Amino acid sequence: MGNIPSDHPRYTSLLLRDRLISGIQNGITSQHGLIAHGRGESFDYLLSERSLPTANQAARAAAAHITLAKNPVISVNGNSAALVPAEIVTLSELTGAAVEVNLFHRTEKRIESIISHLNSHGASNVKGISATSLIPGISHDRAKVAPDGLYAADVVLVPLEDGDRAEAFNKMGKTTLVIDLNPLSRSSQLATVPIIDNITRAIPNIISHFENISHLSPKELMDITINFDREAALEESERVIRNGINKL
Ligand code: PTJ
Repeated sequence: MGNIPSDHPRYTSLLLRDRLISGIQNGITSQHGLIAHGRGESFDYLLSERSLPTANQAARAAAAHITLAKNPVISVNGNSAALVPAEIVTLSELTGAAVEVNLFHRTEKRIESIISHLNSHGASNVKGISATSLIPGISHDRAKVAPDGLYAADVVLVPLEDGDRAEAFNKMGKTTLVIDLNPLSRSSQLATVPIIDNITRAIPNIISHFENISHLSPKELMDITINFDREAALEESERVIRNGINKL
């Protein structure tokens, strides 16, 4: 990364910005992705750039849902592909979840660039090119999904999502695992499991929970999903953002 020393106090943040800029240069990330990232950064700053205990519990519940799922799918957009490509591939390989590129600012060229970026991190069989099914009730391009991917999924992991698709997935009876730093966004508010955390911490967190719980019985996994308190997770993160981490 440029000439920023690794002991710079904002090193991690600057590194992530660099990944997104490279993402734009390589045709992966949309320019709107920078604006979305800036919004995320401001929430993360107020969360002290740390995972709250409830974000950790949410990641555990997400890992349990994925383990129990018959057909879990990880949805990937231009920001998540630029920020955490290797982690997405690891999560998919460990859990057997499929990966599908699904874009708000959809072009075939971007889909292809993202798939080859994920392939260069070890992915194979990434879906998204052949998106011949439509999610009912969505009028923009995110409605276009693979019939054997997001359309058929029972559990969907949807990072940095817009609310109307999360709502549409809910209406289709799917379990929605949303990663979003904004607890007030419609996707967070509507998610079965809102993970209010940076995707760069949330995906590694889901991976390590999966490694710890994947041996549990279906009943024990089910208990983890049932005992997760989504309202408490939303409330805690909003309280910290409004009042500061010391009022946790
Ligand atoms: O690649 P595309 O074409 O599919 O477009 C992707 C973006 C992200 C541009 C598009 O989905 C979009 O405009 O998203 P929104 O509506 O701005 O929502 C993005 C949400 O993600 C916001 O609530 C941000 O706070 C949140 N966010 C941004 N960066 C992160 C994040 N949440 C977790 N981790 C982040 N690093």
